[in-house]
Amino acid sequence: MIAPLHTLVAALAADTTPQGTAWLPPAASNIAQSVDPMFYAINWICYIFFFGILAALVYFVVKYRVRKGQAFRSDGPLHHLPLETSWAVVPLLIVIVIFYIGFRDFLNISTPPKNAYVVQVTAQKWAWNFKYPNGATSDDLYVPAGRPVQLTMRASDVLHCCYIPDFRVKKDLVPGRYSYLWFQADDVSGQNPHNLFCTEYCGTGHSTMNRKVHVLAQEDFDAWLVEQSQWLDKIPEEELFFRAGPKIYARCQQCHSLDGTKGIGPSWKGLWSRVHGGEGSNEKFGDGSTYASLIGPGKKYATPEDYLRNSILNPGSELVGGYGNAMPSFKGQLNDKAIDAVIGMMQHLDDFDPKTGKYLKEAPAAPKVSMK
Ligand code: HEC
Ligand SMILES: [Cu+2]
Repeated sequence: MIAPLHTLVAALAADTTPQGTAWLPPAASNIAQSVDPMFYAINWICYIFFFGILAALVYFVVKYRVRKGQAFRSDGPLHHLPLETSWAVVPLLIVIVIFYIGFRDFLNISTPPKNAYVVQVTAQKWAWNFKYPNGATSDDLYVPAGRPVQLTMRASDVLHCCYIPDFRVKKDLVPGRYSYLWFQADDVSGQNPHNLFCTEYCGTGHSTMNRKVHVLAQEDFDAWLVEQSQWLDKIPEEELFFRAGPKIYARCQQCHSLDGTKGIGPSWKGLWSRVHGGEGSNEKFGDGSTYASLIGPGKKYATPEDYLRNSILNPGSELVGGYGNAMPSFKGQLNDKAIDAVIGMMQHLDDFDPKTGKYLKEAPAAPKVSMK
Protein backbone atom coordinates (compact mmCIF):
# COMPACT_ATOMS: atom_id res chain seq x y z
CA MET A 1 0.00 0.00 0.00
CA ILE A 2 2.85 2.36 0.88
CA ALA A 3 4.99 1.89 -2.21
CA PRO A 4 2.50 3.15 -4.82
CA LEU A 5 1.47 6.04 -2.57
CA HIS A 6 5.10 6.90 -2.00
CA THR A 7 5.80 6.96 -5.74
CA LEU A 8 2.67 8.91 -6.49
CA VAL A 9 3.64 11.46 -3.90
CA ALA A 10 7.26 11.58 -5.03
CA ALA A 11 6.01 12.45 -8.50
CA LEU A 12 3.75 15.10 -7.00
CA ALA A 13 6.59 16.56 -4.94
CA ALA A 14 9.00 16.64 -7.87
CA ASP A 15 6.37 18.50 -9.80
CA THR A 16 5.78 21.20 -7.22
CA THR A 17 8.88 21.83 -5.08
CA PRO A 18 11.14 23.82 -7.44
CA GLN A 19 8.83 26.81 -6.97
CA GLY A 20 7.87 25.89 -3.44
CA THR A 21 4.41 24.92 -2.20
CA ALA A 22 2.08 25.97 0.57
CA TRP A 23 3.96 23.44 2.70
CA LEU A 24 7.60 23.73 1.69
CA PRO A 25 9.85 26.44 0.20
CA PRO A 26 11.74 25.69 -3.06
CA ALA A 27 13.98 22.64 -2.80
CA ALA A 28 17.61 23.62 -3.31
CA SER A 29 19.73 20.79 -1.93
CA ASN A 30 20.12 17.09 -2.60
CA ILE A 31 18.79 16.31 0.87
CA ALA A 32 15.46 17.82 -0.18
CA GLN A 33 15.06 14.91 -2.59
CA SER A 34 14.73 12.52 0.33
CA VAL A 35 13.04 14.84 2.83
CA ASP A 36 10.28 16.19 0.61
CA PRO A 37 8.72 12.92 -0.66
CA MET A 38 8.69 11.64 2.93
CA PHE A 39 7.07 14.82 4.18
CA TYR A 40 4.38 14.69 1.50
CA ALA A 41 3.83 10.95 1.99
CA ILE A 42 3.17 11.43 5.72
CA ASN A 43 0.95 14.36 4.87
CA TRP A 44 -1.10 12.23 2.45
CA ILE A 45 -1.34 9.34 4.92
CA CYS A 46 -2.77 11.83 7.41
CA TYR A 47 -5.33 13.11 4.87
CA ILE A 48 -6.40 9.59 3.91
CA PHE A 49 -6.87 8.43 7.51
CA PHE A 50 -8.50 11.67 8.62
CA PHE A 51 -11.05 11.80 5.83
CA GLY A 52 -11.49 7.99 5.75
CA ILE A 53 -12.30 7.82 9.47
CA LEU A 54 -14.55 10.87 9.22
CA ALA A 55 -16.46 9.37 6.28
CA ALA A 56 -16.91 6.03 8.05
CA LEU A 57 -18.09 7.85 11.15
CA VAL A 58 -20.74 9.82 9.31
CA TYR A 59 -21.82 6.74 7.33
CA PHE A 60 -22.25 4.61 10.47
CA VAL A 61 -24.08 7.35 12.32
CA VAL A 62 -26.61 7.63 9.52
CA LYS A 63 -26.89 3.93 8.76
CA TYR A 64 -27.26 2.67 12.33
CA ARG A 65 -29.27 5.55 13.78
CA VAL A 66 -32.24 4.54 15.97
CA ARG A 67 -35.33 4.86 13.85
CA LYS A 68 -38.81 5.87 15.03
CA GLY A 69 -40.49 3.14 17.02
CA GLN A 70 -37.34 1.03 17.10
CA ALA A 71 -35.88 -0.19 20.37
CA PHE A 72 -32.26 0.67 21.21
CA ARG A 73 -30.10 -2.27 20.15
CA SER A 74 -27.53 -3.63 22.53
CA ASP A 75 -26.79 -6.96 20.84
CA GLY A 76 -24.21 -5.80 18.29
CA PRO A 77 -20.99 -7.80 17.69
CA LEU A 78 -18.39 -7.47 20.45
CA HIS A 79 -15.31 -8.73 18.58
CA HIS A 80 -14.23 -9.14 15.02
CA LEU A 81 -10.79 -10.68 14.90
CA PRO A 82 -9.83 -10.00 11.24
CA LEU A 83 -10.98 -6.36 11.57
CA GLU A 84 -9.15 -5.76 14.85
CA THR A 85 -5.99 -7.43 13.57
CA SER A 86 -5.99 -5.38 10.41
CA TRP A 87 -6.36 -2.03 12.16
CA ALA A 88 -3.47 -2.92 14.42
CA VAL A 89 -1.21 -4.46 11.79
CA VAL A 90 -1.73 -2.05 8.88
CA PRO A 91 -0.82 1.12 10.84
CA LEU A 92 2.09 -0.78 12.40
CA LEU A 93 3.46 -1.59 8.94
CA ILE A 94 3.00 2.02 7.88
CA VAL A 95 4.92 3.42 10.83
CA ILE A 96 7.67 0.82 10.39
CA VAL A 97 8.15 1.95 6.79
CA ILE A 98 8.11 5.63 7.88
CA PHE A 99 10.63 4.88 10.60
CA TYR A 100 12.89 2.93 8.25
CA ILE A 101 13.02 5.61 5.54
CA GLY A 102 13.15 8.44 8.08
CA PHE A 103 15.97 6.93 10.10
CA ARG A 104 17.99 6.05 7.02
CA ASP A 105 17.74 9.64 5.77
CA PHE A 106 18.34 11.06 9.25
CA LEU A 107 21.63 9.15 9.41
CA ASN A 108 22.55 10.43 5.97
CA ILE A 109 21.75 14.03 6.98
CA SER A 110 23.75 13.63 10.21
CA THR A 111 26.89 12.23 8.56
CA PRO A 112 28.89 14.72 6.47
CA PRO A 113 30.78 13.09 3.57
CA LYS A 114 34.56 12.94 4.02
CA ASN A 115 35.29 15.12 0.97
CA ALA A 116 33.04 17.99 2.11
CA TYR A 117 34.21 21.59 1.87
CA VAL A 118 34.36 22.86 5.46
CA VAL A 119 33.19 26.29 6.62
CA GLN A 120 33.63 27.25 10.29
CA VAL A 121 30.54 28.88 11.74
CA THR A 122 30.36 30.88 14.95
CA ALA A 123 27.11 32.23 16.32
CA GLN A 124 27.16 34.95 18.89
CA LYS A 125 24.59 37.35 20.26
CA TRP A 126 23.66 38.56 17.59
CA ALA A 127 25.75 37.72 14.61
CA TRP A 128 26.86 34.87 12.41
CA ASN A 129 30.46 34.58 11.34
CA PHE A 130 31.51 32.30 8.52
CA LYS A 131 35.21 31.50 8.22
CA TYR A 132 36.72 29.78 5.18
CA PRO A 133 39.85 27.60 4.92
CA ASN A 134 41.95 30.48 3.52
CA GLY A 135 41.11 32.72 6.47
CA ALA A 136 38.49 34.83 4.71
CA THR A 137 35.42 35.66 6.78
CA SER A 138 31.95 36.79 5.81
CA ASP A 139 28.59 37.72 7.33
CA ASP A 140 26.53 35.98 4.65
CA LEU A 141 27.30 32.36 3.84
CA TYR A 142 28.95 31.66 0.47
CA VAL A 143 29.29 28.08 -0.76
CA PRO A 144 30.45 26.36 -3.93
CA ALA A 145 27.79 24.60 -6.05
CA GLY A 146 27.86 20.92 -6.87
CA ARG A 147 29.86 19.60 -3.95
CA PRO A 148 29.07 18.73 -0.35
CA VAL A 149 29.59 21.55 2.14
CA GLN A 150 30.01 20.94 5.84
CA LEU A 151 29.36 23.62 8.46
CA THR A 152 31.36 23.07 11.63
CA MET A 153 29.45 25.18 14.09
CA ARG A 154 29.79 26.50 17.62
CA ALA A 155 28.11 29.12 19.75
CA SER A 156 30.07 31.51 21.96
CA ASP A 157 27.33 32.50 24.38
CA VAL A 158 23.88 30.93 24.31
CA LEU A 159 22.02 28.40 22.18
CA HIS A 160 21.53 29.40 18.56
CA CYS A 161 20.16 27.32 15.71
CA CYS A 162 21.13 27.33 12.05
CA TYR A 163 18.18 26.77 9.73
CA ILE A 164 18.31 26.93 5.92
CA PRO A 165 14.74 26.09 4.85
CA ASP A 166 15.50 25.73 1.12
CA PHE A 167 18.13 23.10 1.97
CA ARG A 168 15.89 21.30 4.53
CA VAL A 169 18.66 21.41 7.14
CA LYS A 170 18.58 22.67 10.70
CA LYS A 171 20.92 22.19 13.62
CA ASP A 172 21.44 23.69 17.08
CA LEU A 173 24.67 25.47 17.99
CA VAL A 174 25.46 24.65 21.60
CA PRO A 175 27.97 26.58 23.73
CA GLY A 176 30.98 24.40 24.56
CA ARG A 177 30.29 21.91 21.80
CA TYR A 178 30.76 21.55 18.05
CA SER A 179 27.91 20.51 15.80
CA TYR A 180 27.88 19.63 12.12
CA LEU A 181 25.46 20.31 9.34
CA TRP A 182 25.98 19.45 5.71
CA PHE A 183 24.28 19.88 2.37
CA GLN A 184 24.98 19.92 -1.32
CA ALA A 185 23.40 22.60 -3.50
CA ASP A 186 23.75 21.94 -7.20
CA ASP A 187 22.18 25.11 -8.58
CA VAL A 188 23.81 28.52 -8.46
CA SER A 189 21.57 30.87 -6.43
CA GLY A 190 22.25 34.01 -8.52
CA GLN A 191 19.67 36.71 -7.80
CA ASN A 192 17.76 34.50 -5.37
CA PRO A 193 20.02 33.66 -2.44
CA HIS A 194 18.57 31.28 0.14
CA ASN A 195 17.54 32.35 3.63
CA LEU A 196 19.46 31.36 6.72
CA PHE A 197 17.74 31.93 10.05
CA CYS A 198 18.61 31.60 13.70
CA THR A 199 15.64 29.66 15.02
CA GLU A 200 16.53 29.55 18.70
CA TYR A 201 15.21 32.63 20.44
CA CYS A 202 18.46 34.12 21.72
CA GLY A 203 17.53 37.56 23.08
CA THR A 204 16.80 41.13 21.96
CA GLY A 205 18.71 40.97 18.67
CA HIS A 206 17.51 37.48 17.66
CA SER A 207 15.71 38.81 14.59
CA THR A 208 18.91 40.43 13.31
CA MET A 209 20.43 36.96 12.83
CA ASN A 210 18.78 36.47 9.43
CA ARG A 211 21.34 35.97 6.66
CA LYS A 212 21.56 34.86 3.04
CA VAL A 213 23.24 31.79 1.55
CA HIS A 214 24.85 32.42 -1.84
CA VAL A 215 25.63 29.37 -3.97
CA LEU A 216 28.35 30.20 -6.50
CA ALA A 217 29.82 28.17 -9.34
CA GLN A 218 33.16 26.71 -8.22
CA GLU A 219 35.32 29.18 -10.23
CA ASP A 220 33.26 32.19 -9.06
CA PHE A 221 33.51 30.88 -5.53
CA ASP A 222 37.31 30.58 -5.75
CA ALA A 223 37.56 34.13 -7.08
CA TRP A 224 35.23 35.38 -4.35
CA LEU A 225 37.36 33.67 -1.68
CA VAL A 226 40.56 35.35 -2.84
CA GLU A 227 38.86 38.73 -3.14
CA GLN A 228 37.25 38.33 0.28
CA SER A 229 40.55 37.52 2.01
CA GLN A 230 42.44 40.38 0.33
CA TRP A 231 40.08 43.27 -0.22
CA LEU A 232 41.33 45.14 2.83
CA ASP A 233 45.03 44.66 1.99
CA LYS A 234 44.58 46.36 -1.36
CA ILE A 235 43.32 49.63 0.10
CA PRO A 236 46.01 52.23 0.86
CA GLU A 237 46.16 53.40 4.50
CA GLU A 238 44.97 56.96 3.81
CA GLU A 239 41.87 55.75 1.95
CA LEU A 240 40.95 53.12 4.52
CA PHE A 241 38.38 55.08 6.50
CA PHE A 242 36.14 55.88 3.55
CA ARG A 243 36.70 52.81 1.40
CA ALA A 244 36.66 50.13 4.11
CA GLY A 245 34.93 52.03 6.93
CA PRO A 246 31.35 51.89 5.60
CA LYS A 247 31.75 48.26 4.60
CA ILE A 248 32.80 47.32 8.13
CA TYR A 249 30.21 49.65 9.67
CA ALA A 250 27.56 47.50 7.97
CA ARG A 251 28.36 44.95 10.69
CA CYS A 252 27.83 47.49 13.48
CA GLN A 253 24.84 49.35 12.03
CA GLN A 254 22.17 47.16 13.60
CA CYS A 255 23.23 48.43 17.04
CA HIS A 256 25.11 51.72 16.46
CA SER A 257 23.52 54.70 14.70
CA LEU A 258 25.49 57.65 13.33
CA ASP A 259 22.77 60.27 13.89
CA GLY A 260 22.45 60.20 17.68
CA THR A 261 19.59 57.69 17.88
CA LYS A 262 20.02 55.24 20.74
CA GLY A 263 19.90 51.59 19.68
CA ILE A 264 21.04 48.37 21.28
CA GLY A 265 24.35 50.23 21.55
CA PRO A 266 25.23 53.95 21.90
CA SER A 267 25.29 56.14 18.78
CA TRP A 268 28.71 57.00 17.34
CA LYS A 269 27.63 60.62 17.08
CA GLY A 270 29.72 62.52 19.64
CA LEU A 271 31.89 59.48 20.33
CA TRP A 272 35.04 61.14 19.00
CA SER A 273 34.54 64.11 21.32
CA ARG A 274 33.72 61.85 24.32
CA VAL A 275 36.94 59.90 24.01
CA HIS A 276 39.05 63.03 23.30
CA GLY A 277 38.25 64.90 26.51
CA GLY A 278 35.61 67.05 24.80
CA GLU A 279 31.86 67.18 25.30
CA GLY A 280 30.60 64.02 26.97
CA SER A 281 33.94 62.98 28.42
CA ASN A 282 32.43 63.13 31.91
CA GLU A 283 29.74 60.61 31.08
CA LYS A 284 29.90 57.62 33.35
CA PHE A 285 30.40 53.96 32.59
CA GLY A 286 28.38 51.33 34.42
CA ASP A 287 31.11 51.09 37.09
CA GLY A 288 31.08 54.85 37.81
CA SER A 289 34.34 55.76 36.06
CA THR A 290 34.27 58.37 33.27
CA TYR A 291 35.92 58.64 29.86
CA ALA A 292 38.19 61.36 31.21
CA SER A 293 39.30 59.21 34.13
CA LEU A 294 40.20 56.22 31.95
CA ILE A 295 41.71 57.77 28.84
CA GLY A 296 44.95 59.72 28.77
CA PRO A 297 48.70 59.31 29.34
CA GLY A 298 49.36 57.11 32.38
CA LYS A 299 45.71 56.04 32.64
CA LYS A 300 44.15 52.70 31.73
CA TYR A 301 44.05 53.68 28.05
CA ALA A 302 46.98 55.88 27.01
CA THR A 303 45.17 57.04 23.87
CA PRO A 304 41.54 57.26 22.71
CA GLU A 305 42.40 54.76 19.97
CA ASP A 306 43.41 52.24 22.64
CA TYR A 307 40.00 52.64 24.26
CA LEU A 308 38.14 52.28 20.94
CA ARG A 309 40.19 49.28 19.91
CA ASN A 310 39.57 47.61 23.25
CA SER A 311 35.83 48.37 23.02
CA ILE A 312 35.76 46.44 19.75
CA LEU A 313 37.86 43.48 20.87
CA ASN A 314 36.73 43.23 24.53
CA PRO A 315 33.31 44.90 24.58
CA GLY A 316 32.52 43.78 28.12
CA SER A 317 35.49 45.46 29.83
CA GLU A 318 33.73 48.84 30.19
CA LEU A 319 30.01 49.17 29.72
CA VAL A 320 28.78 52.52 28.47
CA GLY A 321 26.25 53.84 31.02
CA GLY A 322 22.73 52.62 30.38
CA TYR A 323 23.77 49.79 28.04
CA GLY A 324 24.09 46.08 28.64
CA ASN A 325 26.89 43.72 27.70
CA ALA A 326 25.28 43.07 24.35
CA MET A 327 28.09 43.62 21.86
CA PRO A 328 29.77 40.58 20.33
CA SER A 329 33.56 40.58 20.42
CA PHE A 330 35.18 41.14 17.04
CA LYS A 331 38.38 39.41 18.13
CA GLY A 332 39.62 37.26 15.24
CA GLN A 333 37.16 38.89 12.86
CA LEU A 334 38.50 42.42 12.45
CA ASN A 335 42.26 42.74 12.07
CA ASP A 336 44.25 45.88 12.93
CA LYS A 337 43.72 47.38 9.51
CA ALA A 338 39.96 46.91 9.75
CA ILE A 339 39.95 48.49 13.21
CA ASP A 340 41.97 51.43 11.82
CA ALA A 341 39.29 51.83 9.18
CA VAL A 342 36.39 52.04 11.67
CA ILE A 343 38.30 54.32 14.01
CA GLY A 344 39.03 56.55 11.00
CA MET A 345 35.34 56.57 10.18
CA MET A 346 34.46 57.58 13.78
CA GLN A 347 36.97 60.41 13.48
CA HIS A 348 35.56 61.73 10.18
CA LEU A 349 31.92 61.05 11.00
CA ASP A 350 30.75 64.37 9.50
CA ASP A 351 31.84 63.14 6.06
CA PHE A 352 29.37 60.26 6.19
CA ASP A 353 25.62 60.21 5.66
CA PRO A 354 24.16 59.95 9.19
CA LYS A 355 21.37 57.62 8.03
CA THR A 356 23.13 55.24 5.64
CA GLY A 357 26.82 55.55 6.51
CA LYS A 358 27.66 56.39 2.87
CA TYR A 359 30.74 58.53 2.27
CA LEU A 360 29.57 61.99 1.18
CA LYS A 361 32.71 63.50 -0.30
CA GLU A 362 34.28 62.73 -3.64
CA ALA A 363 36.84 60.01 -3.12
CA PRO A 364 40.20 61.53 -4.14
CA ALA A 365 41.46 60.26 -7.47
CA ALA A 366 45.14 60.23 -6.60
CA PRO A 367 46.82 59.61 -3.24
CA LYS A 368 47.57 62.78 -1.27
CA VAL A 369 51.13 64.15 -1.44
CA SER A 370 52.65 64.96 1.92
CA MET A 371 53.64 68.65 2.33
CA LYS A 372 56.14 68.09 5.07
C1 HEC B 1 24.66 43.52 18.85
C2 HEC B 1 24.87 44.93 19.01
C3 HEC B 1 26.22 45.52 18.68
C4 HEC B 1 26.96 45.39 17.53
C5 HEC B 1 26.66 44.54 16.30
C6 HEC B 1 28.11 46.22 17.71
N1 HEC B 1 28.07 46.83 18.92
FE1 HEC B 1 29.41 48.15 19.65
N2 HEC B 1 28.35 48.32 21.37
C7 HEC B 1 27.17 47.66 21.64
C8 HEC B 1 26.73 48.00 22.98
C9 HEC B 1 25.48 47.46 23.68
C10 HEC B 1 27.69 48.87 23.51
C11 HEC B 1 27.68 49.51 24.90
C12 HEC B 1 28.16 48.53 25.94
C13 HEC B 1 29.64 48.35 25.86
O1 HEC B 1 30.37 49.32 26.01
O2 HEC B 1 30.08 47.20 25.61
C14 HEC B 1 28.70 49.07 22.47
C15 HEC B 1 29.82 49.87 22.59
C16 HEC B 1 30.72 50.13 21.58
C17 HEC B 1 31.81 51.07 21.67
C18 HEC B 1 32.07 52.00 22.82
C19 HEC B 1 31.21 53.21 22.52
C20 HEC B 1 31.25 54.33 23.51
O3 HEC B 1 30.32 55.15 23.39
O4 HEC B 1 32.13 54.39 24.36
C21 HEC B 1 32.49 51.02 20.48
C22 HEC B 1 33.70 51.83 20.08
C23 HEC B 1 31.83 50.03 19.67
N3 HEC B 1 30.75 49.51 20.36
C24 HEC B 1 32.23 49.69 18.39
C25 HEC B 1 31.57 48.76 17.59
C26 HEC B 1 32.02 48.39 16.26
C27 HEC B 1 33.23 48.97 15.55
C28 HEC B 1 31.13 47.47 15.81
C29 HEC B 1 31.12 46.78 14.45
C30 HEC B 1 32.34 46.25 13.93
C31 HEC B 1 30.14 47.25 16.86
N4 HEC B 1 30.45 48.05 17.91
C32 HEC B 1 29.09 46.37 16.74
C33 HEC B 1 26.49 46.84 20.80
C34 HEC B 1 26.92 46.43 19.55
CU1 LIG C 1 20.63 33.35 17.67
